[in-house]
Amino acid sequence: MNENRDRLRIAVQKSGRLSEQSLALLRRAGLAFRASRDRLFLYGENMPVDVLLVRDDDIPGLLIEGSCELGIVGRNVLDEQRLAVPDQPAPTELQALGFGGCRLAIAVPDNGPLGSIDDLAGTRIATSYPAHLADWLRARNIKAEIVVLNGSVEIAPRLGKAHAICDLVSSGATLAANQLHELVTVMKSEAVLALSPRTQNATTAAQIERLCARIAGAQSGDGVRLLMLQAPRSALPAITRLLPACNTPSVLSLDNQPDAVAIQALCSDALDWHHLEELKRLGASGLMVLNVERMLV
Ligand code: PRT
Ligand code: ZN
Repeated sequence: MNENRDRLRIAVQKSGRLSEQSLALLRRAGLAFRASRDRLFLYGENMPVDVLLVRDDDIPGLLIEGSCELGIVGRNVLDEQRLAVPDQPAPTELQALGFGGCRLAIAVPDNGPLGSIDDLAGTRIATSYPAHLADWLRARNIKAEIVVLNGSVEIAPRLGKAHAICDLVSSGATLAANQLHELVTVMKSEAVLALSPRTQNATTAAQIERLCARIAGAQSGDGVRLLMLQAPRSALPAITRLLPACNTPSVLSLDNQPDAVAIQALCSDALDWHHLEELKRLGASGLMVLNVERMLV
């Protein structure tokens, strides 16, 4: 951590696609904030952690220079910086966060002559991700010209600036609206938790570890359910086989009921009525499905 600071800083996108969910995740991790007057900081009220609100493009740089220890940013932005300056110590991706999902893809005009990857040789491709695209082309030994644009990449083919584009896609609606379609995915992206490459002292490292464990716990609780039930001991193998995508369930003995057990199982898949009815048919009773708010593993 910076010599003059005794609080962690985490960089988050100020306003954009990742802002709301990034802050919601930090709140679920137990942080409470108060906004600074200039809206650049959110001061942590219950932990020595402050949030710096910035443009997403600035997050890798803030991590590299050590102005922030952690950041929440799209993998596409993080890796573009790493690929653009390969000799520099780069931030590490600690954890994928499960939101902001998209892919960086090469797209070509509908009904045009470009039908396969090989057809890209000798073309001009417009992108805001030149390092990713150069890396992808180099790995396949395809020689194409990269045209760097910082916005509205999707209209480049219509303007005659490029034959193809390499841009982020989520629903595909923007491509369709511009009479383009995907040829190939260059990389898959989502929001990630990233760590500064600067060496941290022991106290800071411990604080970072604690916050990361909390964030992981808040995130891993998403979509996880706790299933609780009681059943005859003899039904245990059949019931265990039926549990959807569960880790090993806990099996507890019940007082004065040697032939019965209580089962608790974390399940990542949806547990619908059909599952519960099947479990009941196998002898389960007292079935309960609870949302999991937080996990510390
Ligand atoms: O102001 P600031 O620089 O902070 O924000 P920004 O405008 O650069 O970024 P922003 O808020 O648009 O996106 C932030 C991050 O969200 C990106 O870096 C990605 O990690 C992630 N993300 C997820 C996306 C998309 N989905 C996405 N669909 N970022 C951009 N798009 C754009 C894409 O560029 C294209 O123009 O949406 C359009 C395509 O969307 P579909 O749904 O039509 O396919
Ligand atoms: Zn940006």
